[in-house]
Amino acid sequence: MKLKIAIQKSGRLNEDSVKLLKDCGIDLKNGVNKLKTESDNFPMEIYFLRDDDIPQYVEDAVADIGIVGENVLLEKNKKADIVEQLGFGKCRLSVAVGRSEKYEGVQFLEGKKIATTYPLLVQRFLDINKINAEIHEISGSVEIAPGIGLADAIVDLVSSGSTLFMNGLKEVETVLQSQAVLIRNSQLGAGQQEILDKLLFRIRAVKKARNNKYILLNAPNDQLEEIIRLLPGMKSPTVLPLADPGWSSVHSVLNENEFWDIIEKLKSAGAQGILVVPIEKMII
Ligand code: PRT
Ligand code: ZN
Repeated sequence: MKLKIAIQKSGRLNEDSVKLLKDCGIDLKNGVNKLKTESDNFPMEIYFLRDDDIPQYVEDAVADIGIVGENVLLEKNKKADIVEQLGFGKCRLSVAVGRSEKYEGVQFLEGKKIATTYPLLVQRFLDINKINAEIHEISGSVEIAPGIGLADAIVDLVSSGSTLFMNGLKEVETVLQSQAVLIRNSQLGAGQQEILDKLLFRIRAVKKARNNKYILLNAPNDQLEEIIRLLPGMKSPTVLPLADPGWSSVHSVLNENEFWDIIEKLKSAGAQGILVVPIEKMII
């Protein structure tokens, strides 16, 4: 028995999706330039598809699971369960208008034309805000629509904001925050679910490792207590005596978010020779 996974063939999510599988120790046969491949060392078949088709394939159980942007899953409105947020492909679906427009709230959109490739999500946003507006569905280059007089506003994906900036637009509302998610057919068989559980265990270990760093430092013994207090660690930090009397080596794990803050405090507390090392897997 094999678990069938659909991932993007080429585009923004392809590389990170393949890397996630690799980091989970899943080797793909024959590279990735095919429609379909399998793994030598994990019961998995991999389908490479357009991202827009992935929700349908998972709903129809042609693929058991898939990796797709939450924005695509919600727009396609297909039946599939989100099992895990994957932390890459982060972006937001936003409303943007011309930079010189006086925008004071969603009321601005009343009676206006909005160009987008996300008609369903835009209509839902308008309904929630009780706005009547005309949606123009277009298939790409949405950001040029206001400039050529096709629309008064657009709704499109934004990450750095530079596309909007270069087209003389400003972001005024967020419709949706999105990232890549792992989705599952809602009636997965027991055998497939068992393989998925194994995969999920690995994905969670990889995600935790990506968010954490291993830290080693030297501490004068009279400052040890203070330094240990600063380190959260998984349990308590490891403390080993150094050959130099009066000094100890301290090992611990730090979360990415609090990293710089804690490093500064450690230095002020007298820590020296601080080494920070990436973690490959983290199982707790
Ligand atoms: O060929 P296929 O249909 O599979 O791919 P695609 O061309 O439809 O999608 P692709 O590869 O562009 O994007 C796949 C997914 O990546 C999207 O569905 C999102 O979930 C996610 N993602 C993350 C993004 C962005 N960031 C993003 N910035 N998708 C698109 N963009 C585009 C956006 O549409 C705009 O044109 O990038 C531009 C804005 O970027 P900034 O950095 O200038 O703001
Ligand atoms: Zn697409």
